[in-house]
Amino acid sequence: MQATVQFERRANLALITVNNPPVNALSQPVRQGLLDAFRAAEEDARVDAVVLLCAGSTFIAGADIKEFGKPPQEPSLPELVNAIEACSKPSVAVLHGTALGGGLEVALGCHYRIARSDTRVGLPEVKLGLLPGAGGTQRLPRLAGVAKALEMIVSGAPIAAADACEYGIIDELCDGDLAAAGSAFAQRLLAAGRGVRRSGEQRIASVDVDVALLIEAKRAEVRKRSPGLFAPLRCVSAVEAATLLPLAEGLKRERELFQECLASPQRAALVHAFFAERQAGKVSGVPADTPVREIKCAAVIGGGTMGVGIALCFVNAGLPVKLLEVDAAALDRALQRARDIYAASVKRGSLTQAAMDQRLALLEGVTDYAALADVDVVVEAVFEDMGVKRQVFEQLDAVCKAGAILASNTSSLDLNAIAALTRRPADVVGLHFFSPANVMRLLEVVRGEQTSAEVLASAMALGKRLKKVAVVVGVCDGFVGNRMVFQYGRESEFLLEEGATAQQVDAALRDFGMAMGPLAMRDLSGLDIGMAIRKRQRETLPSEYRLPCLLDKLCAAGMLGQKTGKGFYLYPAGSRTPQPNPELAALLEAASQQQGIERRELSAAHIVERSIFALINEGAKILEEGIAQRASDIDSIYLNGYGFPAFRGGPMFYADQLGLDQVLARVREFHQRFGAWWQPAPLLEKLAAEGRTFNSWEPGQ
Ligand code: 3H9
Repeated sequence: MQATVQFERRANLALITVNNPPVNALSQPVRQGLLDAFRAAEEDARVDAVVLLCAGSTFIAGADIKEFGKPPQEPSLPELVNAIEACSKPSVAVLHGTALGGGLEVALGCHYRIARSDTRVGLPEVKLGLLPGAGGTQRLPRLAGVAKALEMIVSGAPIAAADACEYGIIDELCDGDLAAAGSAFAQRLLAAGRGVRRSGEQRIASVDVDVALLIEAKRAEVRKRSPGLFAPLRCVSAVEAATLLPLAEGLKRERELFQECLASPQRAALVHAFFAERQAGKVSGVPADTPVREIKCAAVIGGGTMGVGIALCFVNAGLPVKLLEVDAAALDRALQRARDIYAASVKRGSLTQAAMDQRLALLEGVTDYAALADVDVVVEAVFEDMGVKRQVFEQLDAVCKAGAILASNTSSLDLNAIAALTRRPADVVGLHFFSPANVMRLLEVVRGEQTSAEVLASAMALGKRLKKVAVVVGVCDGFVGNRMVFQYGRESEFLLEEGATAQQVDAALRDFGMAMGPLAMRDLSGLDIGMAIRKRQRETLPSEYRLPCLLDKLCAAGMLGQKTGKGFYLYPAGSRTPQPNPELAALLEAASQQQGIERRELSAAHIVERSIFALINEGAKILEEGIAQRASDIDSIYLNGYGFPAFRGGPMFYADQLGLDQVLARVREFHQRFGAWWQPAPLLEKLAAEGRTFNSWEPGQ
């Protein structure tokens, strides 16, 4: 028997314990161990019932995701679950932590399930581009009904144990010692003469009167909500099979659909995204045992949209925060902004009034730097001007206690220069939030030349606490995300000057999967931001870097995007939904003329290549310069901060899947046709020549 699964007989019960840290994933030794343990229980005449539980912080969190895409190893998970269900002695799964995916499927194979009340159960496979492939799509509808099963399997969202109890997925909630609770439950079963009860043999609950209609409605919803996604429709088909076929045939159909998903490039991309997010937490030069500073109280300087959003991130994580503004009037406006944001959530029903009051109680407005003497971390979110930053950091340096982390939310200034304004540059770090800061998951953690490992580790831990995807980046203009997005934005302006309409550019990229078109995104952030950068570039860039002129025309006409009701699109009466701007066509014509370009038809494929390859080429430069630690960090940044489609894995993974030689060929062609901006990144050339991928590359190779 394998060490990851322990078998112990206690009186008339077999206790089977999975012990495979960190999340008890069902890797091959665990599957084999479980199969052996259930066989041993079956064969041992002294055993009347089986209790299955897990050591550590969680029940089985699923199949071992690292095994996907590798040659299959016996026993397979479906085989194991079938064997568990077939056992002639009643079995009880005792759940705690998260019983997810294959973990829940193993539990559904057991004849009874009890769970600690803080457990969450779910079938999140769809988020990895898969469907539950070990009977979940057949057994869950039999227990919880088709509607609930569809909802859980298609959304992938886990539910609380109490809800799972209500839906018939769990029999009972328990507390205290898991083995004791499981044993007591099993003894009660035996005393009551209750034997095996196989989920697979149950009939689908009759509450779902018109099952066919339910299935069709879900299909229509999936087509509308997630067009282009491979797995969700197959999830629906697998549940449909449960409603039409006997168990054995339904399981066969589930297997076929699972294999289709497993082979899909979307599955590879989504699994990449899963590991990319976790990999981002590992920072070179910052070992896992680096001490982390305790953070009990925070401060934010500046009560603009960004500052308030950042303050709410702290409050939402239960951390008290002091929000500093220059005077009482500005502070009032900032605190009102915070109240308005929460009030909107209460109105929408996503927050209760009591929770709003509780959170606001953690937010304290101050106007005097002296009030920041005891805070553990300060995030500065003031105007992007070195003079203003100087004033802030000199005051922070004067009042903050030793050991306080001094963070800047700058998106465009040199963090090293900011650190040099203080006498403690090792305590200075960048925390670059994305707007709206209380909503967006991405946090770029900017490592200055002198930022200490301890401060970096603390910033990463803080990011996790704020429920952000924190990614370390180096200092350069725009860091990773904005430096790349500039190339993307510039290219969309060129496309407009060459002949595309705003709607064509945005539709092509939305169809590619971007959450938002690049031009609607620009309107949202305000075109004046791009204009300021453009002015700087006109003064500093060598002449071979041609620049678009369209932005100048829009800004001159007062079309600054959503804030003025007009930009690339029209936003009548404060609406946030882009509508065609009838004045744009004349500006496009004028811009084309000024650039000496004859307008032409551009295909959606061309628009996508110009936009996405511009991201990739810049990403390659960023990687080679060491601004990002690894390609997957760039992917995480784009997936969590820029609406890049997760099913494509991020720009660098997408390039890897296309083949870097293919990407390079197009970049070279664009270089010939469109000039200096398209100078191929040396790393792209090197890896393409070697037949390698960005994600297999490590610095120094
Ligand atoms: C499935 O079950 C398919 C079946 O239906 C059919 C098959 C035939 N495998 O997230 P964390 C690692 S599909 C391997 O930071 P948390 C993770 O990489 C699966 N490794 O912790 C990390 O490693 P490292 C369905 C896994 O406490 C470490 O564990 N299940 C797996 O914030 C800690 O992870 C899922 O999709 C895995 N399944 O969150 C659940 N899971 O330390 C996926 C985690 O080296 N997992 N690791 O970086 C999760 O959602 C979260 O990990 C969980 C814990 C909520 C469990």
